[in-house]
Amino acid sequence: MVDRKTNRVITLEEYIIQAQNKFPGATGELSQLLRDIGLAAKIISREVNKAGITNILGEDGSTNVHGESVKKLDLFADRQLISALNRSEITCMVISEENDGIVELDNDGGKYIVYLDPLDGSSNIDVNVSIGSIFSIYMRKKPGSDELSEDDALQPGVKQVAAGYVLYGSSTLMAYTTGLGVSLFTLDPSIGEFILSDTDVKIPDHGTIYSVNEGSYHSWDKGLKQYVKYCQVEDPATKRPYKARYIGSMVADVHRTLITGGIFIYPNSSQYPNGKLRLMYECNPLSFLIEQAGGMAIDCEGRIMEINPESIHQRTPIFIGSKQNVLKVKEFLDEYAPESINS
Ligand code: AHM
Ligand code: MG
Repeated sequence: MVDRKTNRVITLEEYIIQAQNKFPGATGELSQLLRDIGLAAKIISREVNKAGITNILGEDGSTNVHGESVKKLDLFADRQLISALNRSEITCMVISEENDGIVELDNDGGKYIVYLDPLDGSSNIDVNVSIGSIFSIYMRKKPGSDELSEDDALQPGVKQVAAGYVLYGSSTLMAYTTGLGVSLFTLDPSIGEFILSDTDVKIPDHGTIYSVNEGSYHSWDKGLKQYVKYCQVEDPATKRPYKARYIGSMVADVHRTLITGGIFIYPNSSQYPNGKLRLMYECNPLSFLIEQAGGMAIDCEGRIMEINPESIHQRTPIFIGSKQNVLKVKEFLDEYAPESINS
């Protein structure tokens, strides 16, 4: 996107500063934090792109807090993001998928708390399929108090002050929101800068793609089974049958949903009674972005961002995307709720 006044492109750094200048009282700390994440994202992107060459691919032999094997790039991304956030001393703690408890940073008086999924979709790393980093930013509940604890970080998604993701795909892009719409930036590798590519992105109200791991069909509740059948039935009036698309990287699947509309689902099932995806660093940030774009995100009952978290790594089912698609799946979930195999 080109600045109409100057007729030149706008970098992420410039855009963040311009946005900050619209708020005369702003301290600039949140802007700095977003710039820190942007810097780490560039370093991670470089490493993701040359992963095959440098033999960084593959598992490092350890498991993370969820018992999943950790790939080397997960650890690299985790370290880069945490050290970028540590540098400007604005953030007091980080909670990351790769770390069991809270990670206290050097400035324990910092007023921000950042949740991270440093490299989401890591099972796709070895096969060159898109992966992403997700971040979610909160103000600390009790600024200035001596002890940092998980309780400071346990806040519902509606309290997020900013959230975003970086998608390492055919190009690397960053999407973020501070609650004033969604902005998109594309990394130009030749100059090493994220360039503004779109502002105030809106998700279509209705989409024709459904995205869910259908291999797990037999472990789903009846309502979801019936909804997926509904997606497959021909009805020109509602543009059905819908197309099925599933990458297996939430960032990539949700990004496609943001741009083309439709729905992404990771449900509860007999295998995952509370769903698989993590509330605080996967579902809340992506819900914030999709809501800011005019879409919806729910668990089986209500809005994802209104869930009061009980633990930093808790999981939730998620149904996220275009308003009409999410409302339709909710109708099915409600109708068959009494027959749910997991209730
Ligand atoms: P990860 O954080 O370990 O990479 O797992 C999360 C990923 C999501 O990106 C994706 O939507 C989901 O796991 C895919 O799971 P499944 O293979 O069960 O469909
Ligand atoms: Mg993840």
